[in-house]
Amino acid sequence: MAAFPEIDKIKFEGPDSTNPLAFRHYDENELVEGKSMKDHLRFGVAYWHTMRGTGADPFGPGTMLRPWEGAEDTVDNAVARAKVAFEFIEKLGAPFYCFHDRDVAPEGKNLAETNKNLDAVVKVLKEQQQRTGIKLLWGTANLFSNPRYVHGAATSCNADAFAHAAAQVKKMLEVTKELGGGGYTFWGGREGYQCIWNTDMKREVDHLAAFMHMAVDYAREIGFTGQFYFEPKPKEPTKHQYDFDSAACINFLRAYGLANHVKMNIETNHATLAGHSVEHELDYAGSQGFLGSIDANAGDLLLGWDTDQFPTDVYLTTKVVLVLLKYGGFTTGGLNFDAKVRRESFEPVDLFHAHIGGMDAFAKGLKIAAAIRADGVLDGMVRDRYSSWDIGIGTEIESGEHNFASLEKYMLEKGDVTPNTSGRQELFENVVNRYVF
Ligand code: XUL
Ligand code: CO
Repeated sequence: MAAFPEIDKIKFEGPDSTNPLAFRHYDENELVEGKSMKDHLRFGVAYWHTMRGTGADPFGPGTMLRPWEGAEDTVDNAVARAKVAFEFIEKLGAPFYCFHDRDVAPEGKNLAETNKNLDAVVKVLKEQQQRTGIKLLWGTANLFSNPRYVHGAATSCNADAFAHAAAQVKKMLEVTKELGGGGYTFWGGREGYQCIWNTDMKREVDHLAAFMHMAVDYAREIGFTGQFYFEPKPKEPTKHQYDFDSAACINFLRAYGLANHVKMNIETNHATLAGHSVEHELDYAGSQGFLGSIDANAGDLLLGWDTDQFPTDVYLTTKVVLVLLKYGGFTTGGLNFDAKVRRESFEPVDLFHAHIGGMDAFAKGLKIAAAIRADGVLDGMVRDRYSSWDIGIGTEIESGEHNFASLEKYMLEKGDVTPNTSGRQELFENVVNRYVF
């Protein structure tokens, strides 16, 4: 029985459409810079928010109306839910999905039973993937909800928690491989600390690195060739997360010999929690060769926590796509909507409105970004700003021909710096607006 009987496959109807269940900009076959929108944007649905989000907050329980949900958290319900998930993703027309082990199947009374539960649902996920052609963008393990991870997982003071987390990731690597997943994501749920007095930071960070090495080794052993991702978040649930931002994560990966195995999965709302913009995080990762995938969402700058809203701001999506295209677009990664409908938006149809809005905002952002790139005006203005590096002393410095002594000699002869030109920030902003409206 269909969970969304009144909803047909969402179609592209063009910018003038007022149909709330149609795309106005996302035409999956439209070519932009010679590639289809579908292949550029590689949208994914996050199983945890879309299928498991209840709307609970610290002040009250869940509000979501999900008529397909059974009363208890059983494998039978999990199987029924998996079918609903694929009905939703297929009607939406997203090519990918992502999940944590615990999103799709309930825990059993011990690890063996938990793994058996997971296997039973994975069998159905595989059938549904084959039926629909929908693919797994990445898999991951929930190493933060169960009370055994109260002190963290790989960074726990309790070695048994580390061992249990290792067993979970081992299993999820097998599952991700079985489902043909394109990647595996590490997000350090509670890999951080609340109180420096009770924390051995060096030991915890060393353990995190050892854990990631074990994952890389095991992937090699079983022939899982997907891309590993590391997802930065500066705080929440812990006060200090070790995976703070792109720069901290990349430093960690390089310091511990993981740089060749792991790229970044950048999330908009995590960037803003770190005091950055998402384009900063993407550009930093991209410029260092670590841009892997994106968790697309939006925060609320008036609220200090991870609100995980659907992205509808075209400036935001334009900036994200501009950076993405600058670094050559996705290879294994994609735009996973790590976003949830508001507690007040409790009807099933709201899930469609939310994803359609996000997909349209990115499609429009892609078109704007492509127009900016095609004209080359913005790029040209940036290049002009750095033009002193393309001639004379600038070229010589960049090609390594100088040192402090030779530069002192150059400046003693010249006397002072040639007057600078204006940064023209306002003009840059106006130029961007030419493409937005
Ligand atoms: C939490 C978060 C996670 C990761 C996957 O803030 O973003 O859902 O994306 O564990
Ligand atoms: Co995320």
